[in-house]
Amino acid sequence: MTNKPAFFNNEETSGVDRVTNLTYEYFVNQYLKPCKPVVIKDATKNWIAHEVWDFTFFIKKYGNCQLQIDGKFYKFHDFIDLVMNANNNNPAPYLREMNIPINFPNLMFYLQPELQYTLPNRLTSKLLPKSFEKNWGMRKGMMELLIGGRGSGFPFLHYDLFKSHGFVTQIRGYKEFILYSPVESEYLYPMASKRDVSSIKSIESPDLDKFPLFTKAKPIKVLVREKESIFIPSGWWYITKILSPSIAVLINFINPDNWSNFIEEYCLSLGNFNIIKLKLRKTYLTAIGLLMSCQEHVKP
Ligand SMILES: O=C(O)CCC(=O)C(=O)O
Ligand SMILES: [Fe+2]
Repeated sequence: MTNKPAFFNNEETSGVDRVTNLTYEYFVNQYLKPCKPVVIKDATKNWIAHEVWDFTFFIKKYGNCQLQIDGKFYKFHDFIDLVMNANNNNPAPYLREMNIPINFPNLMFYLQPELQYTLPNRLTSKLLPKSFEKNWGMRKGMMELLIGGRGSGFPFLHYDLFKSHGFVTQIRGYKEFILYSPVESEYLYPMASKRDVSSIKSIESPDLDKFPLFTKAKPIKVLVREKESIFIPSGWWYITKILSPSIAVLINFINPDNWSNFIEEYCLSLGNFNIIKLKLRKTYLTAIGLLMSCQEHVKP
């Protein structure tokens, strides 16, 4: 019998459980395998980041570093000023898709111990050939730093690359997630050239002449607060809205449960690849998946 976590009754979660004391086994059976989102209040309670990361910390440590966001350059210090003073009418740029191990390796110290629910993570496996990395670049072994102010958020309705699962932890600030289940995909108009991104530019004012089926899609709105983590399962569509100055971390992971999704998405992303080479890649990935299963130990 699996220990039940403590559940919080909360109108902000609109049907998404908000829990503490979630065992690994309960997470796997109730959320990971059925691909059901969940908010966990204490998933990263031992991360030092919760104690020491604030905007002053980043200014002190990285104030003079240069950042590039959406093609523009900022000093970290100036960027934080924009974030602190942002509002709905004057949104700041959103620092996102910033690989922590590669760009800010010293920050890893504050993000220990590793989030157990994300293990085993095949994105960090040595069995993945280096040559594949160029196709998913920064997503390899992915931990992403996200810093933004009120009025901005993740701008595109999307699911995470190659249908990886994701965990976003709010270190500072509140954020709203608007999620759509993968079964709604037919109402969300995936782009032909990039099927992990919707063609609908704004879900608040969609062009219904172009996207009439969108009216059928059912959004799930979830508020994620400081210290909380949300699990976004493989293939779930979402955007985010930052409600107060925000520092967050996203961990992407691929494990035995979404390995076949990964193979399919990865191979589709190769486009008009030579058919024999494509078959070889599929066979290769299926085979290393089996090898990885032999190496993986289920974490307590
Ligand atoms: O704004 C967020 O927390 C989500 C970021 C995100 O969706 C992504 O980087 O893929
Ligand atoms: Fe995402």
